[in-house]
Amino acid sequence: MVRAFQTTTIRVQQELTNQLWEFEAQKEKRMVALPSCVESYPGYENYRGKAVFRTTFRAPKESGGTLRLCFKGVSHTAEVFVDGTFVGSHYNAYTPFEIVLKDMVPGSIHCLEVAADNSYSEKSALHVPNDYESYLGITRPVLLETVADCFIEWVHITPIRDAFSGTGENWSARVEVSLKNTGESVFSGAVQIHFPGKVFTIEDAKVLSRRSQIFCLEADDLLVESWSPENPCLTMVRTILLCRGKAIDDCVERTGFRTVEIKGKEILLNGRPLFIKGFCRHEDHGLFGCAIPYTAMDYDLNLLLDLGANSVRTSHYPNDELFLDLCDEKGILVWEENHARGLSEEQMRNPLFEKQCEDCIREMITAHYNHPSIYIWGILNECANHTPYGASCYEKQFALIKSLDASRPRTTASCRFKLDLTVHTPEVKAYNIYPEWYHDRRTEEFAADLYQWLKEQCDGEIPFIISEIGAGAIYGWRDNRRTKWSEDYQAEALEKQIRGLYQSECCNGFYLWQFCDTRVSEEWFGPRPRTMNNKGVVDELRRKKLAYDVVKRLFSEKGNYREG
Ligand code: ADA
Repeated sequence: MVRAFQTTTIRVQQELTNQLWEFEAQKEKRMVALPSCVESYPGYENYRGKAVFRTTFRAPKESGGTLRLCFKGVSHTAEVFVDGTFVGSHYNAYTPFEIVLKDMVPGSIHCLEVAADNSYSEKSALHVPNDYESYLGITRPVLLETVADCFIEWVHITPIRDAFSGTGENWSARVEVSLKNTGESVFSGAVQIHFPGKVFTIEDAKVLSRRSQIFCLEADDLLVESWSPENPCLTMVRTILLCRGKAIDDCVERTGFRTVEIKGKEILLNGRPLFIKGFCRHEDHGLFGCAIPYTAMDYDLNLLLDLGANSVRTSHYPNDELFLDLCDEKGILVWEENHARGLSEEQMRNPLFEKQCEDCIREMITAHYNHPSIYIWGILNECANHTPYGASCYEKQFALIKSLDASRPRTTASCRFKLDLTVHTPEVKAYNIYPEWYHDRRTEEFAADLYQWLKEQCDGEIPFIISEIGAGAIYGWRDNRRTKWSEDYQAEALEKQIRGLYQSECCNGFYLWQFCDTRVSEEWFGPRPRTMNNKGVVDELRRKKLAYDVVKRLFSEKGNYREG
């Protein structure tokens, strides 16, 4: 399953990951179901290195010769070959990429080969030994679709809330459509954008040969309902590309009408001040690694709703779009972040660091722009924002985000506290603080002191999120002494942390570290029993620890908004 809804009625689509593929590594071959992680194949539990995945596909007979191969995620480096010829490559497990194939005879059969690699080397600035696993494999779906020579590359819809009319909320939208012309001659046609009950047209759309071109329009007076966590009402928008009056391509997007604004101290969703009760979540599962099936994603989100959470932080990389589709549907707010965790200045000086981060940000925002659940973009968790060089990298990435999407606020989860040199830039300040675990300062004092400093730096009240608090517990280990790593200690620590934040009243919400226990890369040195990060309120198989009910009780004391 690629998306939670049908994205086209004109293209012929085939999900290539709906069949067994040949897997080859270490001179051994076997047939495997995809998407999956190599680490879930018996005998490969600790494998690091290369593997090849092979399948065949038939060019649909409806095709005019141009096909689009869309990879939602290959971990972490992919080289793609069709009939033995190299057709493209991609770095980063967590963002999608596409390859356009030309002159494919309708009905012809082809061999598709993907060489994947999860090695750590100087060619990989972001996948490094770390406090999470960089798995190997085709870990998200692969889609094959027919496209016209000129096709719709993406459509971005930005909701605009018009003045309150007295009869309810009035919405308009700014729509951007990118067309890609893979043909040899100039494309000339028209674009229609269908909102419920209303059509808007861009006449005279011209795209030069082998170029992409962006077209914009304002769609006003829309007949749509607002999206919110309480009423996650979604709107389908169909964009049709016409050539000489004939529809040659279409792209169905699904979005939700809501605004996110920063005003003084508040993060306003549709004008109401949010209070975040969230969890940080790695895409990780004891059985499936990072290739989490749709039903298991849904299982996670149902647990989060049961806990009373209203938000997920996709620590520390962009997530599978299906997961975001589910968040849109269930009204769960998302902090989505680019891929990076805990990189030192030396690691940030890797010559590939800036490009790999930029690619990740561009691919993330281009693909995920229309998800109403995403209310904020984050970058560079716990990297070196306390050094001038590190801070300059942050500034460039913050500027890039703003140039790609000015409609959402930006943030970063920092652990440098008063040494943070980037404090003035992001609209929302966020810090990972960990009282009761890595130090003994009381939560309420720590948070209040940090907020006082932030107010001085920023000349007044500002949105402030605690992006990580938490404590470790080994599932099933109960201890009368309530020592660290026992479920008893974790439950008490989380209660003190959450109560402390409720009391200090200075933050706009918080994220617990973390939803589930997650695997740590073996090469990473960390004081991590089981080579796992054990701070989940459920373990890697989603078994509840004592802390689960404690968090649930505490979350039930607060709503989705800061009242008063
Ligand atoms: C950091 C980091 C997380 C995780 C956590 C921990 O704050 O952002 O990825 O490593 O600490 O468990 O210590």
